[in-house]
Amino acid sequence: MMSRLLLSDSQRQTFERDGVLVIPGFYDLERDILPIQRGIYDIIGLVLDKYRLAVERAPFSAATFDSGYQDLIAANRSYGGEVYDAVKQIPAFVRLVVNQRHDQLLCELRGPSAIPGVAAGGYGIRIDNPGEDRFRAHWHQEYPAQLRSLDGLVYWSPLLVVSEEMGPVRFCLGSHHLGPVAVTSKEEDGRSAAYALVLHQEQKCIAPFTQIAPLTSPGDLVVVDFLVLHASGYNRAQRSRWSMQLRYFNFSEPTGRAHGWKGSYAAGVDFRDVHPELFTKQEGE
Ligand SMILES: O=C(O)CCC(=O)C(=O)O
Ligand SMILES: [Fe+2]
Repeated sequence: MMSRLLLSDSQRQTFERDGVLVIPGFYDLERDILPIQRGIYDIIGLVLDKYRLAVERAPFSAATFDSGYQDLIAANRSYGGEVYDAVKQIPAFVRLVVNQRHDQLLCELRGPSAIPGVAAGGYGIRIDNPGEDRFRAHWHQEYPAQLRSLDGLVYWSPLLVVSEEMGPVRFCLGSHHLGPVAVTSKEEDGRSAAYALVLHQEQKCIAPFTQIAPLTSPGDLVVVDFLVLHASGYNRAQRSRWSMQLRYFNFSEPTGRAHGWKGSYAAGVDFRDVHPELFTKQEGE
């Protein structure tokens, strides 16, 4: 039997209509979020010490968990890469990834036949640095980048108060109703295969939709349909934008079941081998 429902009927209807739903205060700050922020603070400290960077850090608090990080990447950008790879291995974060309420949300949104799966390699902590556009996500649907199943969900949640200047994620409301959209690859300096994918005829594709870019705070959860079009904003603030994303899929969805719930780039698979029909060679805009 399912425990108390997490969503109201109107929240479920909003999600079905828009493909995206903001749930304010979904997580408990003390229990769920603070230990992750503490872990990040400690890891930044270890990397600062390792490179003998004499940086004045604020004492730890929820608001100062990234203290010293801007100095760290100013000294050498690759030190930031060490932090990025490390923080997704903080136990408190991995515990949050498999929080039972994530299974329940998927079941409430996808109905009684849904069987939740955690997308392996599909969870991490983004650090979107000011003025750095190389790792920005272009307009995309999650499905080609993750595969697993067509009707997956991204759970996106910030670790700090996201301001307009930090470039909140943008969403095209209702765009999941398009179904999977063809992508093409765009050669760009320094972008790896997964980051080089762009929508075929991007501007034409996004034009019909109203966009939102919700400003969220720690504890808030943004639930994103695997087929909704979304893109990173541009961080023009002085501070990096820290956010968690984890991805769930549905074992019982036929397309995923047919391809054996394969993963995409993070699993060493080129999605074009699984869905050749979703790749178009030429940009042709
Ligand atoms: O946070 C961002 O900038 C992009 C996030 C995204 O694309 C995702 O969570 O799937
Ligand atoms: Fe995404």
